[in-house]
Amino acid sequence: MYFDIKNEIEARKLPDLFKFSDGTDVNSDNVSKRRMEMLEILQKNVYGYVPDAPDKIDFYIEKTDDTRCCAGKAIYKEIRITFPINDSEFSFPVKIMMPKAVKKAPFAVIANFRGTLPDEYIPSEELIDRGIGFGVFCYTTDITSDDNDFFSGISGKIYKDGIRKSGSDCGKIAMWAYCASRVLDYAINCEDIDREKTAVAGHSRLGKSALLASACDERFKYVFSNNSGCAGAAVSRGKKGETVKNITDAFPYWFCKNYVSYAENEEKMPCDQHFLLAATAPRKVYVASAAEDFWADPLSEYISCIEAGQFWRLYGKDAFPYIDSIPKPGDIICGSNIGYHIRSGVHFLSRYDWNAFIDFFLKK
Ligand code: GTR
Repeated sequence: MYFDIKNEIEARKLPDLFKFSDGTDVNSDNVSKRRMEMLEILQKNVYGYVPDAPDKIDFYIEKTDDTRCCAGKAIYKEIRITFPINDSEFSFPVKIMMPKAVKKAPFAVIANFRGTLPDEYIPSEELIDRGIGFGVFCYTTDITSDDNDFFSGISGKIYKDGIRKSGSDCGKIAMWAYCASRVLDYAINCEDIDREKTAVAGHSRLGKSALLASACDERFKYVFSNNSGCAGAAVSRGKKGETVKNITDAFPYWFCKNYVSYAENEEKMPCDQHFLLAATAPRKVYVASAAEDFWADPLSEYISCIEAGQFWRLYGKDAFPYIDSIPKPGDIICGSNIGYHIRSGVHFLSRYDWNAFIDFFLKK
């Protein structure tokens, strides 16, 4: 069935990436200023301000096993990352796996629902066989609880009394994103890691966090967001499934308090989620949808790629090579800067998703 995607996009009335807030035009000379403005708008209105990177950071190797991990093909490490924050200190564990066969391996930071390996969302052996190293942490037990408790974990360090005062004080997505960058602090200085092939990856609420992490931290050269939906890859204007109202009713603590004012009021938002994808430009973005993930709304994720994709032109790079219809399950649409796929099935981070991302990640 023919579907006029251009009409659909026009009907969404998305804010223009190519105009600064004061109405002046964005061009290739001032594009990095626009990127900073978009980051500012997203943080102020959606996620809250991500804390500054720490001045110093320590890594302590608690355990190493190079004998039997992935049939002996990988080196496994458990490290502890510790850094000062607000006159105090925060520390969290990360599990690392590196392929022995590669001298300088691509590396993915994975924010995950669990911190142990093996894990149903992480195909360790496939990653290792394709020469990719990774580091994983559990977003709740290692960082901060997935609830309204702002004393828990790093929240209690950021907000000493457990209370967020200003409307733009950061929520938990920003904290998970922040800690993904701390794992990169470790990786970036390792001899066996390829600094030009660094990625941050996550599924669903952690896909939202991954997108924010790469938008803010230019050392991530790739981001992989899987089924991230509302407040992730999917544009909110005209979105089906989960809306700003649904998500702020159920998970207000994921965001800054200002975000609530856009519930059933999306047209007033000075941004939409294509800003989040575009803020990673000129680096690379991969978005994965699932056909039966109606809550996330694959079409709104796809539209976001199309719209954000234009932004790469300002850097003299290719836009997203979209097709003028709704992608069907099994379609993989990869440009050199943005990749997208939609697979059959439900909300899940599957091997199919990983394999498609890995193809994009390893492309020369
Ligand atoms: C849902 C939430 C989504 C998505 C998902 C998940 O309940 O409404 O935005 O993030 O959780 O993280 O699995």
